[in-house]
Amino acid sequence: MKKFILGTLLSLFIIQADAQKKAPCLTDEHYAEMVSKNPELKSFEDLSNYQIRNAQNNLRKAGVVRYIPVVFHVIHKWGFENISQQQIQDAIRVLNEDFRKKAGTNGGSSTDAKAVDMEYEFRLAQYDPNGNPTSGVNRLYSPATDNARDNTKSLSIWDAKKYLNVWIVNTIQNTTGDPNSIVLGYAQFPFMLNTSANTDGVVLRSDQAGLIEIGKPDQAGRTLTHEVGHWVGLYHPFQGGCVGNTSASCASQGDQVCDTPPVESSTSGCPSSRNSCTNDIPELPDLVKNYMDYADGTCMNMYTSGQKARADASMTAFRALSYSSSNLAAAGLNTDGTYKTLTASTKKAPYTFGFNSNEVNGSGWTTENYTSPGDSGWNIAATATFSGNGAMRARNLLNNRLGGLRNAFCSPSIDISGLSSPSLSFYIAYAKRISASNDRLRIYISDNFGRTEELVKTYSTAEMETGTLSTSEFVPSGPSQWKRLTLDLSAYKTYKNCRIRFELSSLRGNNIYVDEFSIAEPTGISDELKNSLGFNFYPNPSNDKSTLIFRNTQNQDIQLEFFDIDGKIIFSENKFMNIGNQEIEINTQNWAPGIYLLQMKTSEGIINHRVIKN
Ligand SMILES: [Ca+2]
Ligand SMILES: [Ca+2]
Ligand SMILES: [Ca+2]
Ligand SMILES: [Zn+2]
Repeated sequence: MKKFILGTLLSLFIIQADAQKKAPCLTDEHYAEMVSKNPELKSFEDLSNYQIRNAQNNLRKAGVVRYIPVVFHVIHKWGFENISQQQIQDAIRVLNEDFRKKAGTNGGSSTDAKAVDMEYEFRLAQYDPNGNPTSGVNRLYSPATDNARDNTKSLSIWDAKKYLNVWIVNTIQNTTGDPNSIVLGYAQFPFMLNTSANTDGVVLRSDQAGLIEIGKPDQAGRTLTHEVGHWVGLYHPFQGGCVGNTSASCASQGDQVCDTPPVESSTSGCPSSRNSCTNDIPELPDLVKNYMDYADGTCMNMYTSGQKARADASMTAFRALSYSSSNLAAAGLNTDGTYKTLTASTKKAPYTFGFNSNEVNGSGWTTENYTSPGDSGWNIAATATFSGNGAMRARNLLNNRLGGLRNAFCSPSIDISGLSSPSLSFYIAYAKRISASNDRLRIYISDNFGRTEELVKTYSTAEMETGTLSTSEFVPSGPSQWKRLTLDLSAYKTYKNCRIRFELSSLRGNNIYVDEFSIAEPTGISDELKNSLGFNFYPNPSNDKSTLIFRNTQNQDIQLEFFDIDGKIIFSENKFMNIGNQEIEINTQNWAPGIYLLQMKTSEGIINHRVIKN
C-alpha cells in the first residue's frame, strides 16, 4: 500500500517512526478479506457506489445534525485496556469535535475552504436494545482482546442497524504483511450492513480512545475520527492511487469524491506540503490533513464538502434507521441530541444496604472490577462484617504492585430527591501494608446509570485506616476496627437516579472492607438524637412484634415511618404524643423477612434506625 520511498539519506529515526504506524488502519485489508469470502460483495459495492453517486443531490439542509447512538464494548483481560468511562467520554469528545469542526480544535482552526462541519454527532446510548438502562459501555472479559479481529465482535454486538458498535481492544491482528506495523483500528463500510451486519462497526485499540489515561497523544484521538469516517461511507483519498484525476472520473474512481485530489499512497507524519499525483486536472496538492489519510492525528484537521455529500448519501441509503427519531428515542435520546429525562428510580431514599445474603437478590448492586478478577477486586464476603453476614471486600494485599489498579462496586440507582439533605454513610475497615501504602478510595456519583459521573470525595489512607499496619492480610478483629464515614450529598439532592460508585485505586496497601451503606437524612444528628431521647427498638431482629421506646421532650406530633429495602413506605403513622417516656408497639408479623429503615420525626430532628425482620 505504501509506495513512496524515503530518501536514502533520511535518518533512521524517521524510518523507524514511519515503521511504527505504517498501517494505522486495517479497513481496506478487512474489506479485501470480506470480498475473498464473498466475491459478490464487490459488485454490490459498485452498485452501491452508483446509487450513492446519484443520491448526492438530495442533501440535508445545513444545520440539520444527525445524531447516532453508540455503544462501546470494552473487551478486556483485566489489563489497562479495560479503559474507564471517562476515557471513553474523552474519545467521544474528540470524535464530535472533529465531525462538528468545533471552534478551538484542529478542525475548527482549519482555513481550508473545502473544510466542513459534517453535522454528525455521536452519543453514548442510555438504553440497550432491550430497553435496559446502560452507561453506553459494555465490559466483557475475553483473551480475544489480543490480536482482535471479527471474532472479537461476535462476543458482544448490539443491533448494528440501530447503534454504532465500537469495540475497544488491547491489540489488533496485523494482516498487512508488514510485521513492523501496528494496526490502530478498522471499520466496515455502510453498504455492507445488509450483508454483514454482524461485523459492522469499528474496532479500536484502547490506547487510541481519547487523550486521557492510557490514550496516546500521538494520534490525538483521531484514529476513531478516521474509522468512523469509513463507517459513514468514506474511502481513503489514496484509494486506487492517482485515479479519479479528472472531472469526468473523480466521482466514480479513487475515493469517489471530487474535491479530494488523488493521492498516490498514504501520507505519514505531517508534511507541510505534498503532491504525490501530478496528473490531476486542475493540478492540486494532496490534502495531507484530511481525516481519511494517514497523517499524524495531531496534523489532521478536515473533512471536505464532497466527503460530507458522499457520507450523507451512504448514510441515507444504508443507515437511515440509526439516526431516526424512533431509534434515538429507544436509545434514550431526543431528536436534538439531548438525553431524555429519566423516570425516577423505584428505589427511594432513605435507603440502606448491608451486603448480607438475604439482601443481595435483586438489590441491583454490581461490582465493576476493572483490573483485578476474583478476590483481589471487590466482592461480597462473609470474612469480616460490621453487621450481618456480609460486607464488600477487596483483598487488596494481593494487588501488591505499583499503582494504577482500579476496582469498583456500584449501588443501584436510588431516587434521593425526597430527602431534604441527603447524606451518604458507610462503615469502612482498612489497614496499610507498609508505611508507604497509598491506596485511594474514590466516591463517584451519577444520575444517569453511570454514563457521566462526578467525583464526590477521595479518601486518603489516613481517612480510611482502622487497623494497624500489617504485611499479612488485614481482617478487622471487631467493631473497633471499623469506622463510619459520612458524605454530604446535598449538592445532588435533585438526583432521581443516584448511583454511587466506590472505586479503589490500589497502591501497595492491605485489605479493605465496606459495610452498612445508607443514604438518608444526616445520621450524625440522628445518632446524637437517639442518645438524648433514649431511643430504642427491641427486639431487633424482630419476630412478630417489637417495641419502640423514647422520651418525648414536649407534647407534639410524632411521625413514624418504616421503609423497605427499595425505599417504599410499608408503615406510616402520625400521632400526637404527650411529654414523657413513650412506648409504641409495632406489629411486624406480616412483614417479609429483610432489612427495613425506621424513620422517626420529632421537632428535635429525624432518627434513622435499621431494623431487621426475621
Ligand atoms: Ca478524490
Ligand atoms: Ca496533485
Ligand atoms: Ca453487613
Ligand atoms: Zn482507514
